[in-house]
Amino acid sequence: MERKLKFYVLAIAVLIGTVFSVGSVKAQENIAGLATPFGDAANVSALNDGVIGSWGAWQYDSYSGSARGVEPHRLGLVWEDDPVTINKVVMYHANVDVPNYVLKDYQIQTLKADGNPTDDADWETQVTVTNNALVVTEHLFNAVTTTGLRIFVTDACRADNNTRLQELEVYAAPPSPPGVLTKEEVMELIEDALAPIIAAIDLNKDGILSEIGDNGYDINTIINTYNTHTHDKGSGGRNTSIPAQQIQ
Ligand SMILES: [Ca+2]
Repeated sequence: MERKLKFYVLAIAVLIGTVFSVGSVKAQENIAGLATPFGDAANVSALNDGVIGSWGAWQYDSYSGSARGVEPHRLGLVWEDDPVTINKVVMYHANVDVPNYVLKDYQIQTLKADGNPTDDADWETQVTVTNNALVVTEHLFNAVTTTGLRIFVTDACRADNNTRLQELEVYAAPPSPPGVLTKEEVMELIEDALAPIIAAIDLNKDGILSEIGDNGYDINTIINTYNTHTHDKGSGGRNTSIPAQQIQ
């Protein structure tokens, strides 16, 4: 008899908890595929084509003249239409004879606001790498909003002067945690979260009223039921008890 009404009270409690909980951690998205590749090499499209591991992919500059000369070499990505906010780069270097063919010394740079990608002065360094010997490198930096990211290679590798990069992944920074909310914003969040529950209650109003019956309903029974269940979560559970006066 009391099950349906208990469900609604519990659902409301859970929803309120959801509104105020910290957002869950989402996997970051590689947005390199949205950019246009450029660089001192003929087959720059290999930079962000998603291909890792084939001969043609690792031998990035095999048919290029400029990237095989004396360093520095420049290669990267531009998001021409919309600035992106990024904080992570993953690089897949040549995968043979490690560490002879991986990029050795390089800087990860982002394009300044309104900067010209062909002007070295318009790039600022986010990460400096020296003496790399890894095939896959991951680089984190403070989130920056930009329309371009490039690798500025100062020592291509130990074997020769050729820059080889199978794939350049660039990850969008996760959204910033929310700041202080106004009363109005809190109320909007609560109203949005409760709307489906209120609609469901309204839809089932007759059934709920019939369950309450003519003698009324003991709200403390519902609260005690909820508190009993939430206290059964063990040491890892949250203390989500509802004080009786909070609902009455
Ligand atoms: Ca590739």
